[in-house]
Amino acid sequence: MEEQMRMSEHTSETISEYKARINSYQAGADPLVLQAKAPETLAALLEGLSTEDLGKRPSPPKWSIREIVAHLADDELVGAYRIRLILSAPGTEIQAFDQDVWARTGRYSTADVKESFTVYRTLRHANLKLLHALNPEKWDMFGIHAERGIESVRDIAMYYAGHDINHFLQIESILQQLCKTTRRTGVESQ
Ligand code: NI
Repeated sequence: MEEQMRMSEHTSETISEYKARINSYQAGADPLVLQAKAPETLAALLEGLSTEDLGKRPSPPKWSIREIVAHLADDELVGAYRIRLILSAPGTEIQAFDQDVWARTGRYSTADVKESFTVYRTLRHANLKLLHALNPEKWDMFGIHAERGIESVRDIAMYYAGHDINHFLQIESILQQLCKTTRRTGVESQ
């Protein structure tokens, strides 16, 4: 999630522009189907990359693939908590977090990519299991995000589907710079 916008490649974006862009990626597809496919897509993107490839930043302030995968793992943790929080306390306030601070304190730049990937895939599996079990009434439950306002469980599910794609495109673009084979994922920008 680009909660504070600063690491974003789209630093001129407002919160609402960012939100619209992220949601556009899933383009009407079932967010749960997209979310279920995502770990496999990420695995394909990471296939055969060297330590050097994983650590290469496209430019100094931008994240390397290693950092992006660590971010995806942490973000899945955030989603896991937010969904459960909303279900137990509808209307709850949802704090934003500073992803750059998380990247520093979580030492994303030296994170073990396999571990980050395993955390991401495991939490995604658990979150999807929960989401599939919810009735329509629960999908409508919401919290109030400090920056984005009302966010229902449905909004969050859609958002995460788009958020994956946003970062997969970012990885694709780094792979392109590294002259690695691209279009590993079939992910297409809108
Ligand atoms: Ni993000």
